[in-house]
Amino acid sequence: MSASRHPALLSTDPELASFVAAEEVLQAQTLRLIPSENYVSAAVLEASGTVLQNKYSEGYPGRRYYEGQQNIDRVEALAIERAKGLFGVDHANVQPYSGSPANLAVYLAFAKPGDTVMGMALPMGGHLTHGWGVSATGSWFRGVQYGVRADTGLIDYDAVRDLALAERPKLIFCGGTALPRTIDFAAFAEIAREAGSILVADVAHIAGLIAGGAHPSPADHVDVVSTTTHKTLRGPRGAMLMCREEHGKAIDKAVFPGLQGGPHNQTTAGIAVALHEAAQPSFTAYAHQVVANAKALAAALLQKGFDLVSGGTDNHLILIDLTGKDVPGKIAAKALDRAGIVVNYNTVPFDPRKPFDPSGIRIGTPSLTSRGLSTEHMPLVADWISRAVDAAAKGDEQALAAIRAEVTDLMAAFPAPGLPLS
Ligand code: DSN
Repeated sequence: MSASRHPALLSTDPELASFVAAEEVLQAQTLRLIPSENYVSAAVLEASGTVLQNKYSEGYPGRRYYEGQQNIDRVEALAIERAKGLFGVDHANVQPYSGSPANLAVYLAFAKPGDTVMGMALPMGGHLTHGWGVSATGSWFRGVQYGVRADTGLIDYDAVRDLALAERPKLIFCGGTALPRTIDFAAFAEIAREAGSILVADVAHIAGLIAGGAHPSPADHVDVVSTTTHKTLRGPRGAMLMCREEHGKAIDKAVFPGLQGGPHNQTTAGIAVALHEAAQPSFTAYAHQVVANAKALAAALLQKGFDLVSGGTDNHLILIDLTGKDVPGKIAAKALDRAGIVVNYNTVPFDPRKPFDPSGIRIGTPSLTSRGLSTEHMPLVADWISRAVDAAAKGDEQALAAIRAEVTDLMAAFPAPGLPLS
């Protein structure tokens, strides 16, 4: 139905065009709750699909290894200036291909293989690239990991300090992928100063909240800010590294030529547009609405008897511990998917189950907020989740189909940005 939006694609490769069209329908009809996903605007979508991708541009604006950079330099310089302005940093590199390469560049800039690095353990809510064992960062470096307290689900900053002072890591990462609470960047900064470590804030999940003033900024506290551009920031799939001037050269050298070749110029253009959008008052309202929706959803889930890690949320993300529900995370996630509600299964802190079959599900409000849902809709969303989890326990496919029909109905009234077919 939407293939006519891509007439050349439809004519050249109808099979592929049909997959894209099906994905457009899926994204329009479902309630997407994966907290690291979003809907980009039509403008970001257009910028990301331009002829800029025909160009090789190894190097940086004004110092490239290829000619014909008149326009590419302007695009990248604009993205850099917008990133610096929006996040209040001295230096920005907009070339990392995504979050993991961005973090690898940080290692390359500041550490040597075998050095000790410190981050939050993956099952506690960290990220693979924060020194976790199965990642290159955990095998080329000596990763030591902190977590959250079993009784509160919150980061224990005294334990972080003890570990940092005992290990004196070269790098400390703060931030993660399943942290429902505000990160105290000032507390991390004090610890990093005491331990003599470079402090990296990986704000991939919360970059849009920071840009919109709905989460404190790390800019004045940390050495490097690493972020993807496609989560709450609502840009294309890419990443940025931002830092104080003193680290700018090391970061740039690590990204190129240290780790990457030519930047993806079409992505840089999309990032520039997303940063422009994020600087508007409407984005500030969006970021605050994301948090308000998440708090309202958490409250409604608690009322339904769900156990939430840390008891709720301060940001866009909610981690549901299903241990008490007799339905493990994967079964619940797959049942919710059949009900038109897209989440991901996730470990919870101290999870007795394995990562591929864990106890939790992770949800968030960036996407539904982009579609215009507000706090008044959150009790209904919680009710759908509750009914779907109950249906999963009973194997009641009819109930899941009924929820799916209700979800499709509601989503039709809230057109998805960039997808006129809703
Ligand atoms: N894959 C991202 C997420 O879903 O949080 C982290 O890299």
